[in-house]
Amino acid sequence: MSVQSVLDEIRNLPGTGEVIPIVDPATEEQITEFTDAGPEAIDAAVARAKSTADARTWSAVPDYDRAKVLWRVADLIDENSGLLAELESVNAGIPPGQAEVITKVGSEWFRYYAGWCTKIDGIARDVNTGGLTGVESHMHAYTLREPYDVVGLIFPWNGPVFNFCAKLAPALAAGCSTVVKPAEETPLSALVLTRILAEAGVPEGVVNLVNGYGHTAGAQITAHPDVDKVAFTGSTEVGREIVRASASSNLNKVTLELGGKSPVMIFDDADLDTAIAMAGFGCFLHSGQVCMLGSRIFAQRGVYERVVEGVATIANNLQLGGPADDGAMIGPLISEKQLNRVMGYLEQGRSDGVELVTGGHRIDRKGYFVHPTVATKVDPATSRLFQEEIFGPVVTVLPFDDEDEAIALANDTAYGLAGTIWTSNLGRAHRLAKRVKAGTVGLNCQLQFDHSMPFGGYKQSGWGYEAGKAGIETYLQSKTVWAQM
Ligand code: TXE
Repeated sequence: MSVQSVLDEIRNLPGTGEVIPIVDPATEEQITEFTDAGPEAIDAAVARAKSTADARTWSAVPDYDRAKVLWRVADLIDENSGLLAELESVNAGIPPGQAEVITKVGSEWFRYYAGWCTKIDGIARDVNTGGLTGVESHMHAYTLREPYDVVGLIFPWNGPVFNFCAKLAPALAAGCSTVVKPAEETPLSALVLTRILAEAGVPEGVVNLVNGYGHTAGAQITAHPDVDKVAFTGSTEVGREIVRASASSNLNKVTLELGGKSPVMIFDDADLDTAIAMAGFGCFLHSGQVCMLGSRIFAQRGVYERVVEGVATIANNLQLGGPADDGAMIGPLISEKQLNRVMGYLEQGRSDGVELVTGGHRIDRKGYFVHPTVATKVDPATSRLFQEEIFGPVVTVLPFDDEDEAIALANDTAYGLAGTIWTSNLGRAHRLAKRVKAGTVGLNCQLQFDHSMPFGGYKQSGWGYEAGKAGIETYLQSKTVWAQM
C-alpha cells in the first residue's frame, strides 16, 4: 500500500452523508475526501459487532491465541511503519521523525496488551456464612472478568495512530467487539491499521471501522442501544455530550480522556537549563496539540525572568514546517477551525491586556502555522488564556513566591491531567506531588509516558484510565458466581 492508494481507497468508500474534505494542514491543499458513512452504515456496524459478541467469535478465542494475534498486529505495524508515519505526517502534520516514534509507540500498545490476555483473572473464596438467609451454609464464590460485548471507540486527530492503538489494543485484549470512529480530519491511518488487524487474525466483524462527523456518526454510536461501553478521547465539551447520550439511552459505561491545562512549577533550586529546555519543548510540541502538555508555567520569583527569557528563546528558535521541510521540529495546527480557535484566544488575550513576550501571530506561509507564543501578566481569575485549553502553541508564565502559592496556582484550573515539578529538593518534590490535583505528576521530568503505567485525568480531564492494568480493566465487567457446596 502507498499513501496514494490510501487516498484513493477512502474516496471510494460508500457512504450516504456529506462529502468531507481531507486537507494537508501544512499546505492547506485538499488531498482527498470521503463520504460520511450515514445512519444505516452505523447501525450495520453495531449489528456486526453485536453478532460477533453474541457468537463469542473473539471473546471465546483462547487467551494465548488472542495474545498471539495481538503480537502479530504489533509486528505488522512495525513492518508498515514507513507508510503509517507518512500518513501521520501528511494527514496530521506531525514531523516525520516524531511520526516514526509515535508509530513505534503504537505497536508497543499491542505488545503490552498481548501480555495481559493471559492475565485476566478474578478472585475465589470459600464463604461459610448464611448471608442474608441467616442459615449457615458452605459456599464457594468466585469472580469472572468478562468483556463488554460492543464498545464504541471514538478518538481525535492529534495522534491518529497512537489513539487508534491506545483504544484497540486493550479492548481486543479484553475480548470486546468494537465500532471504531476516528476523527473526521484524520481517518487515513485507521484504514491501514484495520487492515493490519484483519491480516493478523482478528476475525471479521470484531472491528468495524466507520467514518464520519462527530455530530452524525459519533453521536449515533454513543446513543446506540446496542453499544455497551464508549471509550472517548477528545474535548471536555463532547465528553459531556457523551455522558448525556449514555444517560438518555442505555446507560452505557463511559470512559473519557479529555483536555488539560497542566502546570509546570520551576523552583529556584532546580536544574534550570534542563527545566527550561523541557518546559519550552513540553508546551510547544506538536504545536501544543497534545493533551498532557505543560501549558501553564509557574516560576519562583528569583528565576522568573530567566524562565520567561529561556522559554521565549526556545519559542523563537523552534523550526516550524511541514513534512517536506527539512529539519522541521514543529508542524502546523490540524485545521483552519483549530487555527481560528487559537487566533481567537490570542485576540482575547490582547484585549485583556496580556503581555505577549513573543509570538501571537500566524507564520507568513501556507499552512496552519502559529508562532510559538509566550504570554505573561495573565490574570488567573479572569483570563481565558489561563483557564481554558487552547490546544495551540501558547504558554502562560507567572511568578510565585513559595510552595503554597505554587500549588494554589497549579490547582487553579478545572482540568487535572498532568503536572510537573522542577526542584533539587527531593522532600519538596514528593511533598508537592501529593498536592497536585492531577492524574500524572513528573518530578524533574516531563512528557513521561509508558504503556505499563495508568494514564487518566482528575477533575474535568476525564473518567477512568488508559494504559497499565487499569487500562484493560476498563473493558471488563466483574461477575460474582456463588456455588452451594
Ligand atoms: O474535538 P472533538 P475537536 C480539545 C482541544 C481542542 C478541542 C476541539 O481543546 O481545541 O478539543 O477539538 C468526535 N458524539 N481536544 O473539535 O469535537 C469527533 O468526530 C460523539 C483535546 O476536534 O471533541 C472526533 O472523532 N463523538 C483532546 C472526536 O470526537 C463526537 C484531543 C474529537 O472531537 C461528537 C482533541 C459527538 N457529539 C481535542 N462530537 C485530547 N484529550 O487529547 C465530536 N465527536
